[in-house]
Amino acid sequence: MGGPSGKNLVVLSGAGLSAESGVATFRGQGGLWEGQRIEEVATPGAFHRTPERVHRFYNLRRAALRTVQPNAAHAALVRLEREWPGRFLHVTQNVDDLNERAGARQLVHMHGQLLEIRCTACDGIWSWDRDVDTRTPCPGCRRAGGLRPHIVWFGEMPMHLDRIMTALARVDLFLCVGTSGVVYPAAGFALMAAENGCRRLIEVNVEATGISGDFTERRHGPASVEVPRLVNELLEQR
Ligand code: BJW
Repeated sequence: MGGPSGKNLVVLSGAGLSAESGVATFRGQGGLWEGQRIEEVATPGAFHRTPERVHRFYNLRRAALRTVQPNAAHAALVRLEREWPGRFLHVTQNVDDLNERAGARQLVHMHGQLLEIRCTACDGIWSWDRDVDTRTPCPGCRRAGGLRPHIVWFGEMPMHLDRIMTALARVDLFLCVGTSGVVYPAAGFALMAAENGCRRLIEVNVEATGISGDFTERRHGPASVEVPRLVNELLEQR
């Protein structure tokens, strides 16, 4: 990231960014997967006890990715990335690839990616767009039974935290799109930014969240409408 000081922008996105593309959110209306709360399926313990069930959950979501497309909010964030005059980092909690498909480059997936798989035997990470089960051999070490989604489950360390913390240490404008703000550490990023001197923090969400009070501005409406509108304003003000 390079650019003038005073113009450091961090975007944090959550499931609400992809909701209008047809990717289900985790919480609120329609926020259940196969009748299970995400807290009950996205844990190392759940995978240990019932790996087939957890693989099925991720297989369904991986297959569903083929049926969805980026929406106007993904596109607007890519325009912001390309035209913003300072440093830019988009931190997404989403495991879909819709930001990449819209053209995002300055992007980190802090909760991993559906289209990657990890081998617990050899630690290899592989691009993966097919189903996987407990008998699937690792493409690297050939051991069967060791593959797991390259996803951050509850109790596991989120990815790219060094890069995220560096960006949050010098952020001037923090933009948060479509997250309920219940999962940490992401839910604490706005407060962290403010403590580091960030004076403009904007939340975009269809409704108020438990962290709305951490922001200096709130835009309540669908991301596909509010994000393009906000990006126009930000690029006019630069
Ligand atoms: C729209 C919209 C539209 C809809 N337009 N908006 C007690 C206190 C503090 C922490 C803990 C605690 N007990 C346990 C913890 C830690 C735990 C945690 O936070 N638990 C909470 C449940 C309390 N966190 C962890 O374990 C994390 N690791 C960790 O903390 O490591 C230690 C550590 C310490 C210190 C520093 C760093 C690390 C790991 C968390 C892993 C989360 N994994 C999941 C699942 C895996 C990915 C996957 O399968 O997809 O990640 S959980 C799930 O929630 C997923 C999401 O990324 C994450 C956040 O959800 P998100 O994106 O906010 O979605 P929703 O559905 O909740 O909200 C959608 C929002 O969109 C809503 O607000 C809607 O209104 C809105 N919306 N349509 C705009 N059209």
